[in-house]
Amino acid sequence: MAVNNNSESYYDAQEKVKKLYEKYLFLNEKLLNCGVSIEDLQKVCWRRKPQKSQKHTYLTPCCLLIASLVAAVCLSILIKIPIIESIMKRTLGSRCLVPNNYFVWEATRPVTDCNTCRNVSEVLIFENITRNQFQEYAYSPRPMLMKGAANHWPAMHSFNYSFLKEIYEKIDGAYESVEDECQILTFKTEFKSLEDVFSMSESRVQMKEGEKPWYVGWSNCHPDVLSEMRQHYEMPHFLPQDAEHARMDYIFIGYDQGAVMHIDYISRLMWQAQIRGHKTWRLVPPPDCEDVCSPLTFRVDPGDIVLLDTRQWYHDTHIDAGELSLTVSSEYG
Ligand SMILES: O=C(O)CCC(=O)C(=O)O
Ligand SMILES: [Fe+2]
Repeated sequence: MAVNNNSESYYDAQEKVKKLYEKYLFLNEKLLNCGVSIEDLQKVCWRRKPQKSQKHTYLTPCCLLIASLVAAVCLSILIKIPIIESIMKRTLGSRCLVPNNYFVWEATRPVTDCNTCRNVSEVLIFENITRNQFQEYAYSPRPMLMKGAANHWPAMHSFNYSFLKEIYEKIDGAYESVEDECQILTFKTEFKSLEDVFSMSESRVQMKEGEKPWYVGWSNCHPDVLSEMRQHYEMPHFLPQDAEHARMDYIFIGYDQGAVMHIDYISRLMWQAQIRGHKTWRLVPPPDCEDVCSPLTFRVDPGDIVLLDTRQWYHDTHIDAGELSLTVSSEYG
């Protein structure tokens, strides 16, 4: 009997954690989606010491509450409660821990070494860079832009919405792999799966007048999908010879506001090749570095490759009006 009571209250508690967590995610997402900025969210959660010389920030009770909630959720993952597992699977992934969720990022992200962004006011731009020239910058957290470095890739001609769709339709288990082992980020869209993305009307694919903008990203980890795609691009030629090719690559595709402001929970640096469209990246240093580091923006042309430490810089992206953006990216290290 006692055991029953305990397990009942245990499951009750889990149910409450689930509900609270859902409400909290919903609220956070709603705020971001209706235009509340990361800066506004910071004001709710963080406050500065009054003295000018102090650089640290404090957690307010609000953040402590959220941190406890996060701890409860993390604990739930550890003990593998199926219901929590399934919520986490919908919201978490190997790349962005909780998409669209500023509070959780701030409560869980590792402390930044502000020297990595100190005095960085712009992206470093290189033209025709060779592997030798890149050596001194390899593995640097400094944001870099390699102009035209992907211009010779076949993907520059072959990659588009229908090409990607065909791959996923013809390979057995390709859609399931995104659900089961890879990850999809649907940002502000209503899509629930990659199959939804590839079931859009032709008019929305082309963003004809009156259609709702869409922007999504997903990882390709199915070996056949990956090997078919990799016939159209390669590891950026300037990366060190011994740099590992990650076991999955990412596609980001769509219009308008691209990715919402976030950081990534990945283990390595990121490269991203802009295959189609022009995209503007906005980088914001984490709050603990805001006294010594500044936000920066840069615009990428088709054929350019961006190198970025997406674990350190909060980042969002915006696509030039009316253009479709398509990128391939991966980690290196
Ligand atoms: O390409 C984008 O819009 C965002 C990409 C991104 O967030 C990333 O590669 O970490
Ligand atoms: Fe990211």
